[in-house]
Amino acid sequence: MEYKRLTLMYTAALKQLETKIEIINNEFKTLHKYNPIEHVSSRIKSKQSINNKLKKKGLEPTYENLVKTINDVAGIRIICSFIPDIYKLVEMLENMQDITVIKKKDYVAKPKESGYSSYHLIVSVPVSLSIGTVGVKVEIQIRTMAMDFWASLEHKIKYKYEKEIPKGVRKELKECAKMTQKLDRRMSHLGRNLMEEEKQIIKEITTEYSTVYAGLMLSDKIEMQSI
Ligand code: 0O2
Repeated sequence: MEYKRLTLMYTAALKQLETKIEIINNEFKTLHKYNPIEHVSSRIKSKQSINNKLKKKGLEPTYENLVKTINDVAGIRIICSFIPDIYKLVEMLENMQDITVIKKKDYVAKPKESGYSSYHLIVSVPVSLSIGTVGVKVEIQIRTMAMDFWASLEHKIKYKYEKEIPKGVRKELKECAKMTQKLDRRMSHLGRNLMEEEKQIIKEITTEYSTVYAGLMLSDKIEMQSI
């Protein structure tokens, strides 16, 4: 399996999705007083990491096994301010016409045994290649800054223990996760006024928008008629 060739379509899918998210982000930055997105990052899984994951699943490192069983070769991480922002973004992504949601995992409502919290979406993004259009899987992880803080440090700590994390460390990490969940809830509670204000602004803008869009659709029709 040639890694370079393999990553070509995953890189293309990432680019497509990143652009879509950038447009949403710019729209919020320009039109709204409040932006739910703090920052966005993306990555392509390393060859070693892909092979390790396949090995863990008891599978041979073949192209077929990879495409069928590994959902996160291409990954995008969106960091939000408050918990409700996560669900707002999930809704926006689900409503996108040309991407298909394959799988949803709400580790925000139900954190993992480790304490890990985040919202995962596996989506299929259409990528046009010379041979035709293919649907490429991308994993989107949406989380708050507090969730990201915990996950990043836990990942670092876990990495130190090659085989298994000692029970005591695991317990402490779980307690820290509970603390970050509590902090997130308190901050989201404090941020609710900000979000209420945003809802009102969105309502006003939607009315303004509908008029603009109606105008655009009308001009499309006129152009089509004149062709
Ligand atoms: P890396 O290095 O981040 O890429 P699936 O086949 O999708 O059903 P999978 O892939 O096990 O099953 O999905 P899962 O459990 O939803 O998690 C996928 C990714 O979420 C992980 O990718 C991590 O990025 C993150 N994650 C899940 N659990 C934890 C956790 O306990 N701690 C931290 N820090 N991150 C977690 P990878 O491939 O494990 O790692």
